[in-house]
Amino acid sequence: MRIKYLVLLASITLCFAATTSWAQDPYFIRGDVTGDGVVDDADSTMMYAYVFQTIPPNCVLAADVDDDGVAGLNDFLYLYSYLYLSGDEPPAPFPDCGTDPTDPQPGDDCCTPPTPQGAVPSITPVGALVLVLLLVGSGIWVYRRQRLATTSH
Ligand SMILES: [Ca+2]
Ligand SMILES: [Ca+2]
Repeated sequence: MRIKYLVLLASITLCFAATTSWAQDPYFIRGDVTGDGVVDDADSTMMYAYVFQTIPPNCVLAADVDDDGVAGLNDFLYLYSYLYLSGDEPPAPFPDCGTDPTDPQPGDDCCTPPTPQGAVPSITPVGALVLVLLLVGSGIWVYRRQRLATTSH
């Protein structure tokens, strides 16, 4: 009887774990090194401190403003040009919160993406496989229980 509940608890836990994406690319806004959701003067100041004084920004991923894979002086100049000299916008994800579409780097989320209206939770392929296996396993377990019950009478 106890094992049945343990198996049920393990199955539910496995379902939750399997339907969660483990390797989600981090969310950020390119250039928003302060992590406050907008790219403005404060980001320029923080980029300056990062490049010239090696003070780490709040969002390291956002510091690669030109999306070449490294953060440095070019990124500060790119951000400065965008903010004060009508230069090009930073590449995506910009100006909205998102993931890097070209070369995602590992890191922590710096922003929360807006949930599209009407969106339903999605299931990962691993989650779908686990659910199918649980369904088949449950069917087999019920079949065997019924077969045992009918043969014991
Ligand atoms: Ca900012
Ligand atoms: Ca860069």
